[in-house]
Amino acid sequence: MKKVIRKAASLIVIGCMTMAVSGCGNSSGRQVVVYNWGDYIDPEVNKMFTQETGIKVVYSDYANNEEMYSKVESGTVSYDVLFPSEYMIEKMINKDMLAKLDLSKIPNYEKIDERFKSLPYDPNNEYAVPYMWGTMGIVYNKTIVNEPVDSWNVMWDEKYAKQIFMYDSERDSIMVALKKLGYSMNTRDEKELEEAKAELIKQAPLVLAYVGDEGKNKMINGEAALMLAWAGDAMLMLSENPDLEYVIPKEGSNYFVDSMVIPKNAAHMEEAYEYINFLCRPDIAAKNAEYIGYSTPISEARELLPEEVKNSDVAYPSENITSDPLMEMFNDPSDIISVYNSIWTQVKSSS
Ligand code: N2P
Repeated sequence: MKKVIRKAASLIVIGCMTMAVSGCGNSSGRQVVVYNWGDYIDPEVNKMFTQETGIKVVYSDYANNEEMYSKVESGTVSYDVLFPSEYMIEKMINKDMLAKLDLSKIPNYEKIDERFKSLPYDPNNEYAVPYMWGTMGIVYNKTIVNEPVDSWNVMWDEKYAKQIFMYDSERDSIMVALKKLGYSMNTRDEKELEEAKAELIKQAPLVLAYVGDEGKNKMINGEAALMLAWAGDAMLMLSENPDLEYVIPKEGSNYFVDSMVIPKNAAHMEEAYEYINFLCRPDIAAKNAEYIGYSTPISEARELLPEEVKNSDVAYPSENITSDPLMEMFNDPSDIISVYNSIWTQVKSSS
């Protein structure tokens, strides 16, 4: 989990992709077209997959679920493997966009811990293979914030004006405001959503920037006091800067599981199965989890991680956390998406 190593590695990926496009490095002519979140794979893993199988990986990334969905829906590229979060899987199932999986083609599926199976978005384990999981919380710099941090309220504290990074994501930002108010992140109550909007508009002048993956380096460099962050990104940041801490606010937060799925119209189904199976192999899942900082749902892989990672409360909080009623998974907000979109447009235009 080293920033410098990561940068060098991403250049290698670009090199491999150029090779892949020109057909170098694989004699089989087989390929798999993968679309994943940014900073969400060890580039070595893709190289190893090609070396072992002869299947070239055509890889690109996205910043959030919504960006992925629009790209897939537009149909400009036909993808074979995607990595949506739970609420987006639910939406894509409802829109009939996902292939029903033949789990006999993913023998390593049995390695995945039972607690990550049969979740509400895919109760019969028909569509999604869990990839990484985690929580969302606050990363803060102890040299600037020298008071205990245990509530979302700190992200609204004027003392930290222009020292706060929010995440450039509609769903996650509205979640924070709803939880701060003590509401469910899945509320359909328009009055509660209005209140959340007012909170985010109130917060906007205090926000230094609504960031994406680039926020991590900025926090590492001490450029802000507080940042809304996923635990996996927190792992990376904390390992680079000992002044940083991660906390899940007492009002509760999001617990997510990102999974691998195959779109119904995938052109390379067999290759997609091989790729997913490879990522579920415990040694590969461990290598990947160590590099990206996120939490593997495969205990056998967790066992292979360095002590400080596998025993970390940030990456592997107590199992109770996933049954804590204040920790929620997102469900599909399609029925109120226009309310969500309008809140977010108003928040962003007030910042
Ligand atoms: C990594 C994205 C992680 C996604 N940049 C969390 N759901």
